[in-house]
Formats: sequence, C-alpha cells, structure tokens
Amino acid sequence: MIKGFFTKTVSIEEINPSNIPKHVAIIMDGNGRWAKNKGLPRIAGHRAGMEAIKRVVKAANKVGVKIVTLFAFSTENWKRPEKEVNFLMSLPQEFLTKEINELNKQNVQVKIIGFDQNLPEHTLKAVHEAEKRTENNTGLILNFALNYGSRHEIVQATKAIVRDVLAGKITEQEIDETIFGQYMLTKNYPDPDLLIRTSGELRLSNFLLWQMAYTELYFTKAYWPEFNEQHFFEAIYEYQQRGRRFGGI
Ligand code: V07
Repeated sequence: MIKGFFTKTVSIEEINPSNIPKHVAIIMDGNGRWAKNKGLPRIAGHRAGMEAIKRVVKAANKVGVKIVTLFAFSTENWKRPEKEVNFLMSLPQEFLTKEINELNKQNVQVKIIGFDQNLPEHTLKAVHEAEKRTENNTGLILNFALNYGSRHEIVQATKAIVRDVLAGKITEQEIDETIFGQYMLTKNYPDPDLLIRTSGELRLSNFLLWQMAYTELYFTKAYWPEFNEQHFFEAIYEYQQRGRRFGGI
C-alpha cells in the first residue's frame, strides 16, 4: 500500500446512500501514457478515454451522484502538438454522434463550462448541439470543462465585477463570496464535494481552484482509460470515510 493511495475492493452495498457526493469533479489524466504503454498513438488513448466517461456516467447514475464535471481540455492544452489538438477538438462531435441516444436514454444533461475564444467553430457547434439535445433531461448533469482554466476564470470574474461596479449595478460593499461565485462559470452548480484525479499525479492543474476550497481530493494510479465503476465506487467509499468540517471542528 503506497501512502496517500487508497486500495480496497468496494461493492455498491458498502456505499452509504445517505452520504453520496452531489458533485464529483474529475481530472481525466493518463490517456497518453496508457496509449504509450500499449504501443499505441496518443489519440488512441483519448478515444479509449471516452469509453471511461461512459462507465462513469453509468456508475454515477447508479449511486445517485447529481453532477460530474470533467476536465476535457485546459487553456494550457493548446501547447500540445497541432495534430493532437485538432484530434481533441473533433471529440465532442464524435462523442455526440455516437452517444447522444444513450445519453438521452439515461436522462443525462450535457453542459459545458469554459471559454469560447480559440475553440474552432465545428467544436462549438457540436457542444452547443449536445447541450441543446439534452436540455430537457432531468437526470445527471455531465459537465464538460472545455478550454477551461481556473485562474483565467477568476480574472474574468474580477473584470466583470469591476464593470458592474463602474456601471453602478453593484457596490463594492456588496461584493462577498456569494456574489463573487455568481460571476464564475460554475454559478449554477454547488462546489464539488469530491475531486478524482487519475494517473498518479498529485496536482490540481488550474482546475476549479475557487470552487475546490473544501473539496475532498482523491488520487488513483489508474490511467483514465482504465477507470471503471470499481474505481468510482472506491473513490466514493473513501470520501465517505473522511470527516468534512469546512473549517469548523
Ligand atoms: C475528450 C476524451 C476523454 C479523455 C480525456 C481527454 C480527451 C468527451 C468530450 C466532449 C466534450 C464536450 C461535449 C461532449 C463530449 C471531449 C475533449 C476531449 C476536448 F459536449 N471526451 N472528450 N472533449 N477526451
């Protein structure tokens, strides 16, 4: 057992149905490494990563998680080779074409957070269509962070607040954590209760920094394309073993 990493086989019966995290955020790391280990191109890893998303949607529905936010593409990912970036930008369309019927069957609402700038037109079109075609569903919110960076989000919120103060819409005195949160891309969602990061890296990598002030962090060595229902249940079980105090005692 490696310190900091939790290893136990968890069956669904061991999960306490009255303490399910409402919102689970996930950093889907290790697609490239998984592919390399198998002698496959990186893009094969990304494609296999889409299968893991489908497993997580099913597992989240089974235990009653309400929101899953996935870090699909960061504002830093533009530094990757152009060919890989282009491939990643085609994945929303591929996911939509292949999965829309199943998502509707499972009552899943697809949502996007991120910045439209730099995203190709065909990608924007695909994500807006995914949102549109699932907007009448009432079940799990599957929230993709696409061209998302937390510091950029905070700067953007600050600028919008300054504009509203200068326009006389709010006063400086009114600004508090609740108001600030309303200028964030996550204004419609509660903060994540649990963060899962795969592939053994122990960082937040500019993901939901404001929102994760009190989030429980869970790290697994599994590569994202390997991530399955069992891993998801383990993360929830581990979450339930922790005592959350939000700074109190
Ligand atoms: C991406 C597949 C999963 C592994 C991690 C990175 C690669 C699904 C989407 C997606 C996004 C928006 C949407 C529907 C689907 C996606 C990107 C990368 C950029 F409305 N998977 N996936 N987008 N990967």
